[in-house]
Amino acid sequence: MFKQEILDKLKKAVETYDADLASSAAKEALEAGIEPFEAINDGLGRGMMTISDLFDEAKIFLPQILMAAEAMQAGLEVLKPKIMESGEKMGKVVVIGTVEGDIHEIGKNVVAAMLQGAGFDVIDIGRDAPIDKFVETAKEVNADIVGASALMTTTRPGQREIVKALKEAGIRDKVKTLFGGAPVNQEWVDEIGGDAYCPNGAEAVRIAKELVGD
Ligand code: B12
Repeated sequence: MFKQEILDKLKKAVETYDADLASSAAKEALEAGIEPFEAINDGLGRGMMTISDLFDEAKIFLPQILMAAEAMQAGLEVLKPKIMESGEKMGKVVVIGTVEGDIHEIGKNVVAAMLQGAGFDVIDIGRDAPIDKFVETAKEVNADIVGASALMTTTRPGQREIVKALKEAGIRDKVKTLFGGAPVNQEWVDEIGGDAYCPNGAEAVRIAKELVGD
């Protein structure tokens, strides 16, 4: 089967809330030698964009988004082992989570898997993670990078709090900060004094490596 057909199938799986199709198409993608990040960005991710647009236009509602998210997760589960496969360990540690008050986790999970696949040690503190937890964990594991996801304008200020709390804990000089999520952009990251903005999982690896000077 042609590559584009498989990518379209992945997209369709999310658009039609079909978790079984997402897993089987993800398997096909791997068998066809498609890179996992391509399957995510150009397949499942495109499906999630359609879902997002339909939600914006009030043509679908939360239950449908949840079903689409489940389909996306099902595809990711199949792709994840392949993403994690390569990884020569770099000896660099990333603490990652979604900020307090925010339960969106798909993007964070994608980024965590990509970084792990690239050889980073990734400590995932989950979604709805308190600011203190980012800082305490960073101290505990001697983190090189703290990465935080925020998907809502209302939770985005959590990223500013993380920068502040790292300063207060006296470790801001040692720890780089990396931020992403739908309402986040370079301007915001500059405003809050963060180190880097990242628009997607593929870029995450390049940017994280740059941050640790690799
Ligand atoms: C799926 C989804 C959900 C699912 C989440 C399921 C899950 N397990 O994660 C469910 C149904 C639970 C959900 C709930 C809600 N949602 Co919602 N949801 C979405 C949706 C459609 C897609 C998000 C997604 O998964 N995208 C796919 C992933 C792969 O992309 P991504 O998250 O952007 O991540 C990529 C990049 O941004 C980047 N990145 C992201 N984070 C990070 C972090 C780092 C460190 C790095 C390096 C990179 C990086 O890399 C990622 C990989 O490529 C978005 C629409 C959108 N435009 O984002 C709305 C959206 C985020 N939700 C929204 C809202 C309002 C809600 C609810 C409040 C709805 C409600 N009324 O209850 C609740 C939130 C409750 C809460 N307290 O958090 C709004 C937010 C609006 C705002 N205020 O800014 C959005 C924008 C929809 C809209 N247009 O209104 N949602």
